[in-house]
Amino acid sequence: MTAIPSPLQLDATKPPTGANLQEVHTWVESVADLCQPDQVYWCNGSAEEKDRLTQQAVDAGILIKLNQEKLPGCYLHRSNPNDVARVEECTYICARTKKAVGVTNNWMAPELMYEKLNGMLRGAMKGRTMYVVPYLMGPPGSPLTKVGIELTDSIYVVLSMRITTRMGDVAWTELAAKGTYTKGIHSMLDVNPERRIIAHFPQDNTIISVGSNYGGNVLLGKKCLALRLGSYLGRDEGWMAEHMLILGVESPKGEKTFVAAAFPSACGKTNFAMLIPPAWFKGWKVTTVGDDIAWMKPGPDGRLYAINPEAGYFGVVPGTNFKSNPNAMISMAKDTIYTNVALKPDGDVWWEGKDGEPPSECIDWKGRPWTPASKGKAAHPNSRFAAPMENNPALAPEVNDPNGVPISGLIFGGRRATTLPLVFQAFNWIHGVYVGATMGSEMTAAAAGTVGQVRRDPMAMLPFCGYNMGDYFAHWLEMRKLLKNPPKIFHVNWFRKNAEGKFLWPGYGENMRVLKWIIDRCHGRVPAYETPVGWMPEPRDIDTEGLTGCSNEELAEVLSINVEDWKREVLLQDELFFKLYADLPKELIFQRELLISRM
Ligand code: OXD
Ligand code: MN
Repeated sequence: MTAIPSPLQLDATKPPTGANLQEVHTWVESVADLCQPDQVYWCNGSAEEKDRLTQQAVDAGILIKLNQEKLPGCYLHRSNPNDVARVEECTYICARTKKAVGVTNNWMAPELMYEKLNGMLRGAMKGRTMYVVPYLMGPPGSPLTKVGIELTDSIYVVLSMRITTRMGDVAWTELAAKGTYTKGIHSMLDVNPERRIIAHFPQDNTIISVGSNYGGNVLLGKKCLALRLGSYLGRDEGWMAEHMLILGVESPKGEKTFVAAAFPSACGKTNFAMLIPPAWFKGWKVTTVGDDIAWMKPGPDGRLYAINPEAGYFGVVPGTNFKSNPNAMISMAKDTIYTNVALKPDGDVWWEGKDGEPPSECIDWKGRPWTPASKGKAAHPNSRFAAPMENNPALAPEVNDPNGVPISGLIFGGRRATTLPLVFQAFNWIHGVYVGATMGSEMTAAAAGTVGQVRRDPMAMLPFCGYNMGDYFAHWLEMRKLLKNPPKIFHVNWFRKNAEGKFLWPGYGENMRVLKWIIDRCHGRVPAYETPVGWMPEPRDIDTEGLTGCSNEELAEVLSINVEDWKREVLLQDELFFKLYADLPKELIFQRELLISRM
C-alpha cells in the first residue's frame, strides 16, 4: 500500500507506508480535518530532525539556547505561568460507567467528553503544524512494550518526547509486530486553565489533552499512557503499571539485586534511583533502571520482572545539587531541556538549592530580572529537566533488556514528619498491599494543591490509577497468585522529624544503609524483630560505620514506633476507608483489624 496522499503534507517528510498503517493514516487525516493545522509533519526521530526542529523552536522563542560551552545541547523553555504542574481536577477517566473509575477519579461519559473535546479541537491548530509523534514505551521487542502515537501542535512536546521516549521510526517497526497502539491528541489551544482537560478513554485506548503544555499533562506516553491507561491494560492483561523507580544494587562480590519503589511525586524517587553509596560502602554500586515508572509482569520462573517504559528523565530541578544527586546533575549537563529554571547572565541556569551561592542577578522563571533580594523564587518549585537516560553515569546495563529485571523487593514510602519509622518490612504480600494502600504523604509542588498537608496516596497512584482504586487493590491481591516468588514488601520514611522539627535521618546517599538492610532481608540474611506494624531492624542492624548527621539516639528515635501515634494513624486512614468502602477488598479490612489487634 502506498501512503495516502494528503494535501496537508506540505512538509517534505513522508509518512511511513505499510499495510497495517492504513488505520494510522485514516486517523491522522481525520484529526487533521478536525484541527485544521497548516501542515502535518511526521516525525522520524533522527538527529537531523532534532537539530532542525530545535532551531525552529529557538527561532520561534519557544526554546532559549543556553551556554553551549557549559551546557552543550541544552535549552531553556519558559511555560505560561498558569501552566506549571499537573492538574488533577482537569484530569478525567472517561470509562463507560462512573463505577468503573471509582471515587478517586473524575469521570465524564465518553460520548459527552468526545463531544466537548471535538468542539474545542475544531480548527484549534489553524496556523500551526500538527506533528505526528510515533513512540515506544519500553525497549524494542519487549512483550511489555506498547506503541503510542501522539498528534500535537507543540514543538516543545515533540522535542521532549524525543528525550523521554524511544521516538521515531523504531515505533513503526514495533507497530508492525504488535498491531495496536495508543492514540493521543494534544493541542495547547490558548493555554487557558478554563479550557484545560486531560481525558483518557480506556475502552478506546485513547488520550486527548487540551489547554496545557506542561509535561505531566502533555507528554502523553508518561502519566497518561504508562500509568493511567497502562494500569487499566495491566489489569486486563495480567501485569502491573506502577509509579515506581527501579534500581539495581551490586555488591562487591558482584551479586545484583533489583528493587522497585513507589513514592509520591516530588518525594525523591529520582534521587533514590540514582543514589551513590557513601564511602564506607566500598565496592557497592547502585544502578538506575528507571526513576518514575515500572511495568512489571510475572516471568516463567514465578518472579516479578520489571521494565522502565521511559527513555529519559523528567525530573524536579530545585534541591538538586552535587550532594543530593550527582548523577542527576551529570545527566542534565548536556542535551537537556530545562523548563522554568532561572537564567544567568552567562547563559547558565540556576535554581534554589543548586551548589554554590545564589547569583547576584539572573532572570527568573517568568522572564523577569531577579536578585537574592527579590521576593519570589528564581526557579519555579516544580521546574523540571528532561534528559536522556544515557546521560546517567549509573544507568543500569539491563535497561534495554526486553525481559526486564527480576524484582526482589518493593518499597513504599511517603514524606511523613511523624509516626512512620525509617523502615519496616510487611509480614507478607497481603499485608504489604495494605501498607501500600494506606500510604500517606505530605503534599508537594508536583501537583496543584496545598503543600504540606498529608494526603492518602495509595501506592503513590492516587493521581495515576486509570480505574476504580478498589479494583486496583484487588488486582494487586490477584497478582500474588501469579507469583511463586513474590518480592518482599517494605515501607521507608526518610523525612521523620524530632520534636524540634529537625530531620532525624540525613537521607540521600545515606539511604544506602537502609537499602542494604532491605537487600539483606530480601536474601534472608539479616535478623528483624516483630513489631505491631511489621518486621523492623534494631539500630545495630543498620550499618552506621562512617555515618554522620544521625546520632545513636536519633537512629533509635527514627527506628522507633509509638503505639499511640499509630492509633491516630489508623484513625486517619479512616478517611480512605470511608471513601473507598464500597469497593474495598475485604482483605484490606481484615488487615486493618489485625493491625489494631496487634497494638
Ligand atoms: C512526575 C509526577 O512528574 O509524579 O513524575 O508528577
Ligand atoms: Mn512521577
